[in-house]
Amino acid sequence: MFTNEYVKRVYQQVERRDGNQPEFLQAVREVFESLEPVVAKHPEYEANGVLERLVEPERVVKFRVAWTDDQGRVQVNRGYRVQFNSAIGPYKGGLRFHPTVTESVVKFLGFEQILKNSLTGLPMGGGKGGSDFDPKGRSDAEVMRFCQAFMTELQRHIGQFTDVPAGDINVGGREIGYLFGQYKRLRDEYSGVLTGKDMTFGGSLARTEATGYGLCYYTQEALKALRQDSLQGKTVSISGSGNVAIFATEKAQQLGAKVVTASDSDGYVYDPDGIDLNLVKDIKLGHRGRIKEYADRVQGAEYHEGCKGVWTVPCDIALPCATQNEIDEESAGTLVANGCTVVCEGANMPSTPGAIAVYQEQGLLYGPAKAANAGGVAVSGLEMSQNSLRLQWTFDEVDQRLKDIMTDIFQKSYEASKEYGKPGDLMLGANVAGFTKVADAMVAQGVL
Ligand code: NDP
Ligand code: 2IT
Repeated sequence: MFTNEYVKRVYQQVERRDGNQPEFLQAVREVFESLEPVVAKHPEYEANGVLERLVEPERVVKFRVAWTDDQGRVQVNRGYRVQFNSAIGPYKGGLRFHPTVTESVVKFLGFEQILKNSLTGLPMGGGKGGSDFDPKGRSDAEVMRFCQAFMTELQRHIGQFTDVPAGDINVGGREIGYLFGQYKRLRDEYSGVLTGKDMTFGGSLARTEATGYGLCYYTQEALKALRQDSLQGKTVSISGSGNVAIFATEKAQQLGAKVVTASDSDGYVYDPDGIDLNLVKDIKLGHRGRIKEYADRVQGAEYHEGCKGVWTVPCDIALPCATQNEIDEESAGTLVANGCTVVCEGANMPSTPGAIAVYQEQGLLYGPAKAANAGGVAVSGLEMSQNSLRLQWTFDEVDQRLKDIMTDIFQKSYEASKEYGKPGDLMLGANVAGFTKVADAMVAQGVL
């Protein structure tokens, strides 16, 4: 699987130590496959133990979160924060609240975040956290008590200059508000310790839209450079119906595409006339409903149980925006058979290794997550800048910076893919370009 001895040795060590963390191993393996020619060209990385250090988080915090539900029963969840790498800035990355959250999931997300944050060009290290808490069906009061209990422990590990969390799956504006309030109360400090804040207490305009918009800006740039094409007139399949999916749909529609799907963990809807986004917003943002409701309210729209079926809908472009490993080899084959030639990832690691192999064999334009979805954390970085300046920029100013950053990420990745002899391999390019900055900073700072 690996031909470079150094890469092989480090990977085998990760397998021995973390063999019980499948998602983490999957993320490391994909990155290491891209890095073989880089470490061969730069012996200083091996001499300085860069890969061994890159795969070992600087710190992993795992803690009990005890809270009381509305019936007065005591509930216990697990909390995590993985502070993975601080070579180029304070740890930065989201918090995920979902029953599937394990140390392996948080570590894969944190590992990806190191290279993603590097690609943005902003000074942010990599981290990630979360809990196996499931907010579905919980009242606002329960979510608040959970967030307060979670922050009561987390606060001792984070800070505006050390570690700045944000949202991810099931952590949006409501949760960030409760988390921020508790941090402020416990530390008696008003600082930009979280991003994704509401505009009334230091948030940035366009942060809510940033990941989905950024995904479309990146896709548009890649289409322009590699195919002299655009999103105009394309049929697009999008999975999920959360923060990333909603604003990817909005921007894709603004750029002239027809988005025909939306999904959640129960099933998907297909609307041949194009998704009515105001209705999705009403269902999901208005009352936290299920996507099934869409088909009940729209004539001609179909609902199907099971979220995987979303990839059977014919499309030109697929934008997975739900969760990891949502496109497997079979789904990738179906997408291609139905005419799809572009996959750009809004979610983190949504494609299995088998799916990626299909994209490569079939010559798809493949925009990997750490590049394509970096717009969210990029605007988080801009939120940190505005907090430090005690200023708020306009929507258009932030949006323009986001566009520039996504264009730059594409260009950097494309340049790196050419430098290493695989022009247009944007996965190789993103891994190499993201890694090089972090590796050089690690070498310069000595053995830590
Ligand atoms: P949300 O919680 O807002 O939405 C998540 C969506 O994905 C929901 O529709 C949810 O359905 C669906 N989903 C979640 N888990 C599963 C699952 N196991 N199987 C099927 N569907 C699932 O989260 P976001 O939109 O913020 O995040 C979506 C993806 O984008 C994640 O991979 C996240 O890591 C990534 N991302 C997010 C960024 C951000 O800024 N928010 C930035 C970069 C990446 P249901 O309601 O049924 O659970
Ligand atoms: O995966 C991601 O990049 C995020 N969930 C956003 C992280 C952030 O700090 O804004």
